[in-house]
Amino acid sequence: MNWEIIDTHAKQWVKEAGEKIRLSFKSTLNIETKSNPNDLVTNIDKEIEQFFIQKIKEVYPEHRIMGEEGFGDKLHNLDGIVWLIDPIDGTMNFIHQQRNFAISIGIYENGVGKIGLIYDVVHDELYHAIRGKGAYINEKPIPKLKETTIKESILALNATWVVENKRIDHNLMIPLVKDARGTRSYGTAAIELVFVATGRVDAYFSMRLAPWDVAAGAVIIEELGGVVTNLRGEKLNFLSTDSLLAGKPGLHQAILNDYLKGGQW
Ligand code: 2AM
Ligand code: CA
Repeated sequence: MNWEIIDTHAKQWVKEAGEKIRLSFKSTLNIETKSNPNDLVTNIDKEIEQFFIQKIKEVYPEHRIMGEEGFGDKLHNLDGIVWLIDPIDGTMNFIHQQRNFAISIGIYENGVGKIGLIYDVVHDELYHAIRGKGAYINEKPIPKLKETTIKESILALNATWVVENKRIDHNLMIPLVKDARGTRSYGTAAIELVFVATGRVDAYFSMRLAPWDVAAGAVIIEELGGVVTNLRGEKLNFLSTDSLLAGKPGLHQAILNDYLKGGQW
């Protein structure tokens, strides 16, 4: 398989899609809700997903596609080559802020991440990695991640996990938040994962993410020596929603061992 050719195609399509999104800022969005009143989707999310599907099917008819908005294939396994696509990660930010969102595409072969692309459309910053060939911001290599301690770390997380919620005992989160140097919340898993990859934050966690939220970021972080698992320390399967802990080597293990052990995730 020539991953570099696939990567070149993917990058070209992501840039084209980004241009479509930038142009959409001038038009009025059609906003709908999905599973709950805060779960939003726009006509642009749908159009961008359909754009990718059309391009991929044209050039790679044998590849399969898992897309957040459901225009791809119905997948029960990750056999062969699968594109995991989130046309806009951070749709709430896209609607409210016109920033802090990204296109996220992971390309997997038999469940193993081969290419990760995250495009911060507003900043025109394309983060990408090919397994074994390094990770880049706009073609500039990103340095490998170094170990750090919780005391010197900035953690990315959503504040909803530190107040009473239906998924976890939030009391387990309090010492972690207290011991860290600081916390940040950006509202988009894809951007939070590239912030881990570039060392702008040291770890990111969430109780519930979908495969397309994480597929690209996991390839980029792992290529730089970072670690990506669920909150039980297990590998992700990229077929179902799961919790997530992504972080620098050492720090990831310390968070699991010293803070999260015994939690019901
Ligand atoms: P989205 O914008 O593509 O839906 C913070 O909200 C992050 O969690 C975003 O990356 C968002 O992706 C994702 N997210 C929001 N609601 C979710 C849900 N119910 N399941 C999985 N991921 C979700
Ligand atoms: Ca999305």
